[in-house]
Amino acid sequence: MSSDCLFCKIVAGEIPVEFVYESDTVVAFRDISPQAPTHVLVIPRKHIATINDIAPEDEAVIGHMYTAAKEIAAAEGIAEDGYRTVMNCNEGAGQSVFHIHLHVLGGRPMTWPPG
Ligand code: DGP
Repeated sequence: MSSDCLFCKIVAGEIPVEFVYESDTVVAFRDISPQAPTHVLVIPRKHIATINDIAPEDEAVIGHMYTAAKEIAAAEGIAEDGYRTVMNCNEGAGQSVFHIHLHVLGGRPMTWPPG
């Protein structure tokens, strides 16, 4: 845990958030500023600041973030129409919280390329 990390505080229950999914290594909750009708963030319980900080021993939890995303998409009813998963890395890509998180966005048509 990083004591000054917002998402570590959410994992620790210091900031009350309703989890839409949780397991031993991952939790998920709705984005405070949703960019689509469904906008969920899947995060590891372990503090990993950016994609650049992912270590070989994190590979299982990174994979689990996607199986969680798949289950969340099914539960949200967006799996068949389609949804987007995004993980921004560093400021230039729009990362604002430095604890990795997989955005799960759906419920509206998506355009490409992203902005
Ligand atoms: P990114 O820009 O990729 O680092 O995404 C960070 C997201 O985190 C952003 O979409 C807004 C969301 N967010 C920031 N603070 C909070 C919070 O306190 N609660 C929740 N639920 N979401 C937050």
